[in-house]
Formats: sequence, C-alpha cells, structure tokens
Amino acid sequence: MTEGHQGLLQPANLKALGWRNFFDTQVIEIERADCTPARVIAVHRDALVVHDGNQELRLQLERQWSKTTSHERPTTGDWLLVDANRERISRMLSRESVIKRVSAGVDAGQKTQEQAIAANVDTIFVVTSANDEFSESRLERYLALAHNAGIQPVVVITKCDLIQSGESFRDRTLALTDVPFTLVNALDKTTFQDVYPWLVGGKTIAMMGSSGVGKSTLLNTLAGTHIQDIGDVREDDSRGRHTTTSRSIHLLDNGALMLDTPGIRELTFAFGQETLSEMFKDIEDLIPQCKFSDCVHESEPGCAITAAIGAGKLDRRRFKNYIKMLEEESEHTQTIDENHLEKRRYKNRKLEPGPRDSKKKKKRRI
Ligand SMILES: Nc1nc2c(ncn2[C@@H]2O[C@H](COP(=O)(O)OP(=O)(O)O)[C@@H](O)[C@H]2O)c(=O)[nH]1
Ligand SMILES: [Mg+2]
Ligand SMILES: [Zn+2]
Repeated sequence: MTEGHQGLLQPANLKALGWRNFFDTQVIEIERADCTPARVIAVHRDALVVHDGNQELRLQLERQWSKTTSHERPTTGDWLLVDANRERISRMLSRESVIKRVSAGVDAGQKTQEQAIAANVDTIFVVTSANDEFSESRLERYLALAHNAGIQPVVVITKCDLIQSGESFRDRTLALTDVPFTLVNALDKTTFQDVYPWLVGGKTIAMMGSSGVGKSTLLNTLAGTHIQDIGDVREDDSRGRHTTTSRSIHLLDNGALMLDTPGIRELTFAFGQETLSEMFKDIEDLIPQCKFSDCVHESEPGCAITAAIGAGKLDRRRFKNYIKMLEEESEHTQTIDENHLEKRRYKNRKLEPGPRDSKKKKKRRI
C-alpha cells in the first residue's frame, strides 16, 4: 500500500473511460480515500481485466461473488471500486444501463437465468449485412433489446461494397424503424461519415449482430490497426494458454470506447412486456377489435389481424415475430417467477420443514 493511490482519481483519465456524475455520486467519502474506481474492460473465465485510468489490472473474482446471481456479477463495462492495493474488488457500482441475455439456468430448479453481457453502454450498433443475412425479424429483436435497456440503437448495414445499390436495404430499414441507420463498407473508413458522429469521447458503443456481419472488421478499420482477429477472438492468458475473450472494450483514437460482442449469435433477450407493447402498438391496437376475445388470429371470422394482413396494412412476418417475441417474453417471465418462488420455498423450508418439503420434491421432478 502506497500513498500515491489517491492521485489515481484523475478525473481526466477516468472520464476518458466513461466515468461520469452518475457513478461519481455513488462513491461515499470513506471510499474516496481508500478505493480507486476501475472499469471492467474484459471478462475472462477466471478473472476480470479492469482499467483504472492509468493501467490495466487483472483481478480475480473472489468467492463472495459466487453467491450472487449471474447478472449481479461484474461484466464488461461495469465500474468497480478496487482497494488501494488494487488487488481486491471492494464493490460494484450501480449500472446506468445493462444488456442482459437469457440463458439456461445453472442452479438446481432454474430453467433460465438472466446474464449481463455488457454494462454502462451508451449506444448499440446493431450490425447487419446488405445480403441474405439482413432480416427484419432479427432487427426487431435487437431494437427491442436496445429499447428495453434504454440504449440508443443505430443500425449499421455492412458489405454495401458488394451490392450495386443500397436502395432496397435502405427501404427495408425505413419500413421497419425510424432509428438512425447507415450503409457502410466495414473495410473502408471513407464510408463511415454517419458512424463517426456516434463515436464520442468517453461514450461506450456496443456492437451486436450475427457472426460474420463485420463487427471485428468495423472495429479494426476504426482503430486503424489489427486489434481483434477476424472471425474468432482469442487471447493469451497469463499462463500462455489460449482463452476466448468473450467481450472486451477498446479505446479508439477519438476517445470512444467500443465493445465487440463476438460469439453472440441468436441470443435470447429479455425484451420486456412494455417494450413489446410500444414497439408493436399497431398490433396491440388491432387485437381487441377481433370479433372473438379468444381469437387466435388464424381462421376465425371477424379477425382484425387477418383482415389487416389481407388488406396489406399489416405484415404477416411482423405479426409472427411479435407473437414469437411475446411467447419468449412470457416464458422467460414465468420461469424467472418460478425461480423466485423456488428460492422462497427453499427459504421457507429451512424455517418450517414439513409439507412444503414434499411440494418442493414434486416440483423438482419436472
Ligand atoms: N467486402 C466486405 N467484406 C466485409 C465487410 N464487413 C466484413 N467483411 C468480411 O466479412 C468477414 C467476417 O467479418 P468479421 O469482422 O469477422 O465479422 P464478425 O463476426 O461480425 O466480427 C471477413 O472476411 C470480413 O473481411 C464489408 O463491409 N465489405
Ligand atoms: Mg468478430
Ligand atoms: Zn384475431
């Protein structure tokens, strides 16, 4: 422990990493003397790589974190307070935003769990290609994810150098959403005029999109150097072994912080019921107009949805995607509720063993 650590709270350096009032106001007086803020810039299986504005540090996730649920554990973009020796994590600060995925549960009785994949993100670049990969339904999923997380989305359509005209992709995007979008060649900086305005110093941009759409290429071209292997991301760990870095933040020359999310293919996200209602308001307005309240919108007479599709006012694809996302959301919400219930049962069981015990066993067998 040395005295110099307090000097590490260098506002300019931290600001460059995205430090702002939102985080600063969370730090209490005693912590200001004893701790240093540091941002998680990469997550490895067994450790976190953090940056304190001066240097990179490698920190182990200690046992205390294993008791937390996976979305409570530090992820890329999180701000931590580390001790003066910069060896231990003191605590994690509240997130300004978080991108969560839904994955298979690891604990007994858990079907799904939420997992934070990036925190404190200002902008999401939804990256897609001007070819068969382009999918309205996939875009809707990413836009819902961004909406639900309260993060500004920007649609970046790559591989425009491989087509004669971007017109049809422009039209398809405009028909879908009014969020900003741009067509680029990820290998050519001169096509980035609409990308640069989003790359603001201290702001964090997360790239999301299917494998192969050009996220790493975009990052490499922006950085002007090879910082990520194209196709796969591998990195030597401290013992010289190859480990896949799932997500890491890179500082660009203009000060923007960019987060690649390799390996994320078709993710299940938590969309949020409210988000779906807002994004698909046209559909939710139509449904009450169906003649039968239990209409499944297939062949029932007086179905407002079928009528709208027939009249060309509603896209069948869009309706199907809405139903799919809605089902995913309710299934997810239900299992999250079940997880809570399961936890409560477990707690109760410890207090009053008896009938609940058998109930729990029954539940487990499912
Ligand atoms: N011609 C062209 N090729 C691209 C473009 N973007 C990506 N690629 C190529 O597509 C392949 C996959 O790109 P990569 O960056 O690894 O995709 P990622 O999986 O999203 O990171 C690479 O061979 C890139 O060179 C583009 O805009 N134009
Ligand atoms: Mg990649
Ligand atoms: Zn109907």
